[in-house]
Amino acid sequence: MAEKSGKIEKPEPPAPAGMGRRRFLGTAAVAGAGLAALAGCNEKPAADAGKGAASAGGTHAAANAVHLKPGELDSYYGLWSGGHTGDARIIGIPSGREIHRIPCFNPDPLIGWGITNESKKIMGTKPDGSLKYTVADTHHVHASYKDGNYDGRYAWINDKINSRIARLRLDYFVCDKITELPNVQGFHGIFPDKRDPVDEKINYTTRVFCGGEFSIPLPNAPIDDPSKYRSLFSCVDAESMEVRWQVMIDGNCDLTATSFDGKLAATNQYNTEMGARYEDMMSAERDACLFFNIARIEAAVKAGKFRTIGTSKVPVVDGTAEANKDPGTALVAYVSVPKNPHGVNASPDGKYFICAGKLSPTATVIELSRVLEWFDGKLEKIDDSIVAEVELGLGPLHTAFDGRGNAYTTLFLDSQVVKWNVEAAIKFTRGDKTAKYVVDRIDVHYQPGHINATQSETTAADGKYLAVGCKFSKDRYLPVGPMHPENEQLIDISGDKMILLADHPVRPEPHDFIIFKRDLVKPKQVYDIDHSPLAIKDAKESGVFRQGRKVTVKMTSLAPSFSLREFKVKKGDEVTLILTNLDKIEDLSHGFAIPNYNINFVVNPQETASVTFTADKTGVFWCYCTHFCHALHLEMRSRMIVEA
Ligand code: K7E
Ligand code: CUA
Ligand code: CA
Repeated sequence: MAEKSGKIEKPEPPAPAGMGRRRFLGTAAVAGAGLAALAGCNEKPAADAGKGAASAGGTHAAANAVHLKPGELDSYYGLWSGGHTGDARIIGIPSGREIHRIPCFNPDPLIGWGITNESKKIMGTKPDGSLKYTVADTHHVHASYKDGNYDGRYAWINDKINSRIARLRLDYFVCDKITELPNVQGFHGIFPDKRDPVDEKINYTTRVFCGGEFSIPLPNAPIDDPSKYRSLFSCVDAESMEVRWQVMIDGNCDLTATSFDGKLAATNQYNTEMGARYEDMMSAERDACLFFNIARIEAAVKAGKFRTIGTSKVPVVDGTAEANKDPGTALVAYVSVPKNPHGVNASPDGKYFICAGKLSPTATVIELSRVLEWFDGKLEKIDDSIVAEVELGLGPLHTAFDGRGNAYTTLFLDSQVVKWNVEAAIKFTRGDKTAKYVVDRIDVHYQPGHINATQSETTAADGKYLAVGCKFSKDRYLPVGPMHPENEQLIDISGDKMILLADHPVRPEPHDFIIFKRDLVKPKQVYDIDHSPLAIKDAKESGVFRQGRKVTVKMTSLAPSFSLREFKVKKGDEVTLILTNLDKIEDLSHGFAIPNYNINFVVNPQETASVTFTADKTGVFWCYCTHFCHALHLEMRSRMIVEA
């Protein structure tokens, strides 16, 4: 990071137009001095810190408050991706309180994720029973839709490192399925469809689209020539979680978005050059945003016009530029957008897709109806689907919406959020230079990436709060050594001016998130005991059941005791311990730890979980409850005696 100097210049106020030197960040600039700026090292004035917060309590009375009285509940759920921790996090909005974490891709010893047999089955194991993967990098989390709004069924989250997609159930707030995408590396953008493109009755999510960011040889092989690499855009079935089909494309996939009519999925591309080095990846002045014609792709798959790659049986259709020149048969449309775009978002009115420029200070507005006209042969040039391309400031990344026609785009390099009006931007692009499309700007702290507003990419966008994921927190928190938290900032967008309301530290690094009204989900707080076929419904069924060297220990919990006060197994036994929590009271969870056996997991009310281990150490092992449940919680134990 740049060193803090006493003398700090105010950043020059970005002007909407005539931004001469700001027009493009060229390869030369980036390779030289500009590289530091791209890394987010443009120092912000420390004196500026807290200014927005001060004004929130000062002259501007914030219409939306963040402070909840003790016992008051938040009005929105925030669903945040966890980043390297491989989980999803539930954050109450507007308070910013982290309420829960849902482990998905990485083990979590709190609940025994990656320890219980049930979670290992979801996560995937090697032949020896150990976890196939233990690291992940989640970026994007999006929920299922019905009628253009969230329906509270599912959410999906990506793992960029090991190309996995996880599904979250939004009734129990748990991960219930994980699928590894074949022949994909760097799985990045994810977005569910919002309805079926053809079937009128299917007005809800049945597909999830996944963008493959890194191009590789297909099938993967040690081939040095990057021009031979390609990326895949994948469609996963929302229910079965099986990969339905893939599209091979030129360039790469980055973020993903879907249209409200179900007809198109989009992905932005920053590497149309198909370069292997960053200089190559930014050599062209324009890259692209791709539109996938879902109905045509599925018709092609049905007609058998596909191939398969390697050992995968998933149908792969040809979406390369060369094969998709004829609009009458094209499966994919390539719209050109400025230099290394980042982020593509669908506006809640269903009309536009917005691509942020990243290395160009612009946002590009693409009209959905025109893309469809091109596929119908009614628009001559696909680039005529671009209805606006306006300058916003340096390093535009992601865009959110308020449902009142305004877009909010993060400016990574300027450390700002810019509020701009989409229709005004279109007028401006059409030549009306009096159209003032920039409505407001606000400094954020610092270098923002993702941004989202309450209900943003739904037909119920309500324009109340905006959350901004700042990649650098610098001086905003007590220093805790070299590693800094990220700074999630909350902004009131209910009025004309944005008002900074609060800072919240988060463990790196969430990237994306969504925020939705709390009544859209109906969480269950006690399991249906039949959720598990192994459930032990009566304490009397408890006991030790031996079949040769395989031993099943069946146990129940009911505060403050386990049904087996002690149980005996023999050294070398393969022990499967099944525990059902018979407590029916909300919030009465128990834990089960076995000392020196590296086992701990939780059973929530009426939940069943099991673990399998080899009893390889003789002695007495006090299995104890790890979750404070009762005045006699410390006394809640069971003795495992492993005999020689
Ligand atoms: Cu969504 Cu961080 Cu993966 Cu942008 S990416 S910031
Ligand atoms: Cu049961 Cu603590
Ligand atoms: Ca590029």
